[in-house]
Amino acid sequence: MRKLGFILLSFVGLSLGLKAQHKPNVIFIYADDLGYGDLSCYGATKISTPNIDALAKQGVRFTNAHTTSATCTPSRFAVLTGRYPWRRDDTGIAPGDSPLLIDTTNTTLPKIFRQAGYRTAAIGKWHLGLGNKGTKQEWNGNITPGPREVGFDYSYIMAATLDRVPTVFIENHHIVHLTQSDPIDVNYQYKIGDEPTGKENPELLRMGLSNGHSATIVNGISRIGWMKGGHSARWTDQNIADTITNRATDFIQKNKTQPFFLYFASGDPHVPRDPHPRFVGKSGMGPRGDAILQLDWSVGEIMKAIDDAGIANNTIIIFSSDNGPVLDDGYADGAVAMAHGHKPAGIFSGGKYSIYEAGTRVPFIVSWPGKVAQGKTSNALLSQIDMAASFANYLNINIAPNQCIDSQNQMKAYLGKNKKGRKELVEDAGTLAIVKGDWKYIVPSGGPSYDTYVDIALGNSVKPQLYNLKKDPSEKNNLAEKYPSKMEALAADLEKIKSR
Ligand code: NG6
Ligand code: CA
Repeated sequence: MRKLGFILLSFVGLSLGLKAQHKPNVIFIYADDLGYGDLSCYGATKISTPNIDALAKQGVRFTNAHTTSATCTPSRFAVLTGRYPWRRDDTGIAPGDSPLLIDTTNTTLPKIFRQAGYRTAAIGKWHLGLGNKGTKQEWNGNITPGPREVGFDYSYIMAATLDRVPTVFIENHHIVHLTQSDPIDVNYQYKIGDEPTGKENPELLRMGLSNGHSATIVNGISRIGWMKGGHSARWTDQNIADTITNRATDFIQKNKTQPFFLYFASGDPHVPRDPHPRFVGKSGMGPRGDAILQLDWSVGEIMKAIDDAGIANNTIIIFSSDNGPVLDDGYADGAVAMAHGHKPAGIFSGGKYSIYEAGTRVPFIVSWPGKVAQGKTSNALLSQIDMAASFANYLNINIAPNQCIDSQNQMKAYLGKNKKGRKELVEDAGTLAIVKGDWKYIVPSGGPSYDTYVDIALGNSVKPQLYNLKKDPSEKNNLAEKYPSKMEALAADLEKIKSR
């Protein structure tokens, strides 16, 4: 009897052990402000992105995949929590001193992986706040709560965006290379310290300004927000991609013998675009194009790292972007003048900040050698918000009914095995829109219809808008008056989702 028990136990142990070994690693590569039309595998002809193209060639390339929102913070909130960000009113673009926006008691994507025995890491852009609400951030001490408290075992992050202070890396709970003799401070209300600002000393700028970004100058680039001290900790913009990519490949190397989840958030091609000199001038499209080449390089390094570690066949790589594209986002970096006819949004209208398709329809590639069909294209309706429920289901992790409430199990669609994907999804750029089948309804809004600073159609209108995305993907033909009942049905669907 005892012997039988032992045999049974070892059998169970063996199968569990094997199972753990076979759980695929998952790497989510998140670009910043990369548009649907910015990659050669998505039809760009003025720029070539060979590494991302290679990823698409070994995986499935999606043509109808979406972020939840047309800006960064809300899209990332949705990926990590499986909850639509517009259910709360504090998930807009976060300042660099924002408190953590994710409730640490919530189920999150990294917690799901952790529960399944994965080691988890967040490397790169965070932009979801740090610290507790109502208390001043302890920049010189223990910075918490943050990525570690929402499910990441390791983190190496930029707090917000490249154009916001503090311009430092934070590893786990501490700013990297900070010295006690030169404490750092950050303020978003008023100027602190006596360092030059873009407003007062434009002659010191290496990159001109077109809108905002006129506070503290770091590396000849003025930022949003004021900062003093922490000089030894400040990043060099041209080395950011190298630094975070090295951290990512390091993490892969160190964890190759166990399942891991890596959330790798590049800062490219978000402003300020100051890529490493080896990319400068290489795209012929100015700093924005060069930053896209840098992003492509990062992807290539990550692919190489999993090859070198011998785990390529057991690693799912998902590549996407957090919102649509923008050329001039506040710095006079020549992105508009040097676009040379490049269409960052492809055939879609709008861009970053817009409720039109280009706001949320982004490149989305899933690669898993041997498991997903190679070089296929899918037009399944896909959302990044579904990663939580999809991986939970795949890994047999239960999610409580009040958690990740907007996340659906779409694993089959992610793997290219279900051609339809979601029935519907909600897009968010201030106002909301619902996409269902071929149709899209945009809720009337008094917001501006155009943003002249960024030169992007925002899509707001006091009139309801209804588009047939199949016949009219560029949303030129408002059919609301022609098909009022269609529109009302979609409006009712949206209300149902909102009241969930
Ligand atoms: C805007 C900034 C823009 C960018 C954006 C956030 C100005 C004039 N514009 O307010 O440069 O930082 O916020 O981008 O300051 S996101 O991709 O992180 O959402
Ligand atoms: Ca972004």
